[in-house]
Parts: sequence; C-alpha cells; structure tokens
Amino acid sequence: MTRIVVLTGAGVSAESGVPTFRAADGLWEGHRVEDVATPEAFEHRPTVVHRFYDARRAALAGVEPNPAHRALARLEEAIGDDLLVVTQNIDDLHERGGSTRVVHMHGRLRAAWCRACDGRTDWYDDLVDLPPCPRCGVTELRPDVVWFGEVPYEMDRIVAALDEADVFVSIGTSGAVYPAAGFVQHAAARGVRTLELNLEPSAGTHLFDEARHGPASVLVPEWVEDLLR
Ligand code: BV8
Repeated sequence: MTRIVVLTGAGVSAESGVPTFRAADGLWEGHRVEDVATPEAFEHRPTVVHRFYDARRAALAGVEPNPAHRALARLEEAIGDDLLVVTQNIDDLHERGGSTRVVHMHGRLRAAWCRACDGRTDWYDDLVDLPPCPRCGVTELRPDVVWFGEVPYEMDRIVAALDEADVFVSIGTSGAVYPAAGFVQHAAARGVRTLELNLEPSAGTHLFDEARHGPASVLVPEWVEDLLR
C-alpha cells in the first residue's frame, strides 16, 4: 500500500554535481535540450545525440549520492512498500544512495535499448561507436531514455500509486515537463496532501498544500527525520 509517493527531478542530484537542465539554460554545446532529447534528433543527428548521452553517462562515474538521496533510502528502510520514489532523472544516484523502490519514468542513462531485438541491457560505456547489441549482435543500440514525444515508462504503476497515496512530495523539479508536472494536480484532486521541496518556487508551486524552499540536501533529511520522529 503506497502511502507516500515522492517525485524527484534534476534538483535532487544537483548537489552531487549533476547539472540540472535549467542551470545549463537548457543548453548543451549550443543545442537546446528539447532539440537533442527527441527521436527526430536521433534519426537525423545520431552522433550528436549519442555524444550528449555518452558525456552524461561518463560523468556519472565521477559523482556520488548526496544527503537527499540517502535520506530517501532511510525512509524506504523504515516504511518499505509504503514509499515509492518516481524519478524523472536518468542518473542512478537514488539506487547508489540505497533506494530500491525507484521508478525511472524517463529511463536510465546506464542502460541501452536495442531497436532490432527490443532488448534492454545495463550499459556503462559510449554508444557513439555503434557497439553490437549483447543479445542479438545488431548495431542498433540507443540510450534507454524517454525523449520528448515518447511515452514515459510505468505510467499505470505511477497513477495507481498516486491514487492510493496519503502524501505526494515533489523534490527538485521545475514542473516544466508533463506528465510528471501534472502529478500534483492528480494527487490533489484525490485529497492527497502535497508538499514541494525545491530550491525555489517551481512553475506549479501554487498547486501544493505546502512548499519549502532551500537545497534538497538540507530539506529532504529534515523532512524524513520529522516523519520518522
Ligand atoms: C509525453 C529524459 C505523451 C531525457 C526528459 C505543450 C504543453 C504541455 C506538454 C507538452 C507540450 N508539448 C509537448 C508536450 C509534452 C512534453 C512536454 O512536457 N514538453 C514540455 C517541454 C512543455 N512531454 C513529453 O513529450 C513526455 N511524453 O507527454 O507523452 C503521454 C503523456 C501522458 C501519458 C502517456 C503519454 C516525455 C517527456 C520526457 C522528456 N525526457 N528526460 C534526458 O534526461 O535527456 S525531460 C527532463 O527535463 C527531465 O527528465 C525532467 O522531466 C525535465 C525537467 O527537468 P527537471 O528535472 O525539473 O530539472 P530542471 O533543471 O528543469 O529543474 C531543476 C529544479 O531543481 C529547479 O526547479 C531548481 O530550482 C531545482 N534545484 C536546483 N538545485 C537544487 C534544486 N532543488 C533542490 N536542491 C537543489 N540543490
């Protein structure tokens, strides 16, 4: 029975040194992220898109979970199945911080998806040199991430968790991208208590019962310690 659904965005990993989308002004090497994170970009400029994800995958080796990730893992240790973490992030810092109940609704950087056999495999290296799929050998691997215009993963599971939750907490997200940005309305419409923990007011901050502003590495441990007191 999910009592608490937590949604996280790039802000929860910011203090680990993973750049957020806004901090980079949504730009990467002069490209707008919205123009690189799309199936069309991958079809027309696969090398640019592969380099975008290869660079971010390589950078993951140099970052560590921060107190916010570890506090959420402590909460899962205390309440188990009553907590579900839904993350928009494609980094693996929630898992490396100790969380096991994590839904990557926008996919995972350290995973490759074969367009020939549909197989998904953990992946830690570059994809730009078109390595063969470990399962079928065809060189049709793409990053296993959800691009703009593609359907987020595990939406049924997420909506079911929101429907049965008592509390919805949004951490470190600007509320700019749907359907994740709409989860607060979905929760509020069902009488679920909603809380925003973010460095600054997000686009949807007015939709939350309560909003606390500051760094996730301070706000999240405080919130978890209060809950577990
Ligand atoms: C879909 C993976 C149909 C890839 C990402 C017009 C209107 C409304 C919607 C649309 C529209 N036109 C198109 C759409 C749909 C579109 C969309 O929303 N577009 C936007 C641009 C308007 N959405 C889609 O295409 C989605 N698919 O709609 O399919 C559907 C719908 C429902 C059900 C079934 C099918 C797919 C979107 C997925 C795109 N992929 N990521 C990759 O990573 O490269 S999106 C990416 O950006 C993230 O995953 C995240 O979702 C999004 C925003 O990023 P944030 O995580 O919020 O980060 P950001 O930098 O923006 O903000 C950071 C926040 O942290 C800030 O608020 C900051 O203050 C705070 N912060 C910073 N430091 C700290 C901190 N907080 C605390 N502590 C700190 N230290």
